[in-house]
Amino acid sequence: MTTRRNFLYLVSAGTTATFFGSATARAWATPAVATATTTDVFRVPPLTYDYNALEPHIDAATMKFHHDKHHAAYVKNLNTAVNKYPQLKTKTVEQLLTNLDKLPKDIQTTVRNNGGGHLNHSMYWQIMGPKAGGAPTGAIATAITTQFGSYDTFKTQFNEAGTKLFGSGWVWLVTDRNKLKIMTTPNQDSPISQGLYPIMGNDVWEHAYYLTYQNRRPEYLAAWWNVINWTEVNNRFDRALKV
Ligand code: MN3
Repeated sequence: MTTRRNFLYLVSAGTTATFFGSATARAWATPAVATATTTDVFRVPPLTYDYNALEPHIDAATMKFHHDKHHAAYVKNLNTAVNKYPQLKTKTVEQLLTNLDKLPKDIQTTVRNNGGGHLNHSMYWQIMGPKAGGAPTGAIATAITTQFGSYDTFKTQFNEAGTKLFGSGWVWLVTDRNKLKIMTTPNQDSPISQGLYPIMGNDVWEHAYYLTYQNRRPEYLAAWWNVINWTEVNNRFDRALKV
């Protein structure tokens, strides 16, 4: 719970609150976006490939709505919340999400949902790509085999977790004290709010797959492996181990 005392501390001008200063939060943080006081600091990152680049596995209309409308809405709502407390505008979204209970109470839920939405989707676009998929490569391939026995076993467990998740949310591969773990979160909750680093995650909200797959979430989960950018997953695994 945020006490009145640290609420006042947060909203007052002055030194950076110590609760944003943990080594973990810094290591996870992307570079500060901006320090502007009158403009929105969070932006939707542009897709680095065409809307239709992931077809037939993810259709162009889904990609366009998902990126341009859904992700944009999370960013807009996050900016609106943070703009109420300008001293928070120098924080990264990772810093906000690892310190949710220290935020002013009136924006905690908004930041949890929309900051999570922003961070989760920023990862999602990056870990997918055209001419991707296939068996994992590099260090993550070795770690998956060590932890789960085989890539197929890992995929099966990941897809089962995503299928069983009731309602909207995400299925993740995270590092938990340097071990790999499959987990799910509801809504837009990020694993980093639990101190866990997301290596990769699949969006199982219906908006991610409904136009092509309708209610057939397992088919979307199975097809998704065809667009995984293992190079980027390895980059994230490398960062996770350095946390
Ligand atoms: Mn989504």
